[in-house]
Amino acid sequence: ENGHQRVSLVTCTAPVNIAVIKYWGKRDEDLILPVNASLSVTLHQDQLKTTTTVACSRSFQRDRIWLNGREEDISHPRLQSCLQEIRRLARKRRSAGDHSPDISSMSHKLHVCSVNNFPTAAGLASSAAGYACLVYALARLFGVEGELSSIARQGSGSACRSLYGGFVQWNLGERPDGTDSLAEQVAPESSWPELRVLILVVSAEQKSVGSTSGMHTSVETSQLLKHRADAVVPGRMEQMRRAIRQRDFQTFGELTMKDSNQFHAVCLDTYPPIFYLNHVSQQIITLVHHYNQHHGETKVAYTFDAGPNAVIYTLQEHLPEFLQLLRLVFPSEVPEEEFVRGLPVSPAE
Ligand code: 2P0
Repeated sequence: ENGHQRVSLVTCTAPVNIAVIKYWGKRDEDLILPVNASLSVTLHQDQLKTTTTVACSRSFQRDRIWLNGREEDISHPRLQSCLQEIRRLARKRRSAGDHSPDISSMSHKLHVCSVNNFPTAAGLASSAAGYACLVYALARLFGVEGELSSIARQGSGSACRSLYGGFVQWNLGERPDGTDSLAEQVAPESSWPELRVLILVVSAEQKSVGSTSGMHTSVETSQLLKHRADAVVPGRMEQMRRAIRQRDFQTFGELTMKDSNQFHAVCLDTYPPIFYLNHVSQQIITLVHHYNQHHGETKVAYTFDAGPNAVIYTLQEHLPEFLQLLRLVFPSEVPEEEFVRGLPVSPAE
């Protein structure tokens, strides 16, 4: 190439997913295999998302990665698992007689640049969108096709669910090598067009206990976690799938709230206990229950991950009234447009 070193480059985006049946606890920490199945809703591409550019070239000296503009350590074991797995698939795919330069080989180094359009590590599933995006972008760069969720899973468990849109389950799997612990779509987003998600940013600070170490301690110490995995989640997965397919918001909302509460109960049952909810989270929980009781039905449901921020699921028809109520109860907490990010709310909202 006349002395010029070619750079191959791909940019992708991946949205965040918010679980309605929570993943909490691993049975295998290296392969990232969960103790229970989980189910989530993938948000819209144009809302909470990660954008990742991957570039490779012979002229790069070494693999490097930048997250939100800051260089991070590329030797992170989970990052290395993903890179190795993708490069392995790329090698497998190349036919024996292919003499074009192999950009997935170690002679080409990678530069990765990833940015989130929302607070990182504040319990807003940033690692899920991040690893899903990285794995997908690398697969595109190297021309790898097929099942990618098992690779994304090895970056961050919940990342496997962000590879699909709509309603997605992450199967428990049975095999010790994890090859059947994959994500699969339960229903496309278009199957329930009235469903709305609100992200209520209670705090953009980094969480006190990371998910990985938190769930490790829970597996070690919580008996409730064992009960949840064995006796509660299997039934809830079945009920949740049915509720989604029948667009039954009553059941969907109730199960979502109960599962969030049980996850936080497991956190409290962990020793020493883990607290992710704060007093604003609790006010939101109380508000939602008062609102639903007032209407005599479940019109709005909350769920909380490893942080105090609330995610609200509701239907379009209830959204204007509930937003009005939120602004009444939290008039000056945060500027309005910062506070309520409607996803996927119609532009008119
Ligand atoms: C979930 N969370 O299902 C649950 C609910 C947090 C609470 O998945 O160790 O960042 O990287 O596999 O995926 C957060 O856990 O943990 C999470 P690792 P991950 O969304």
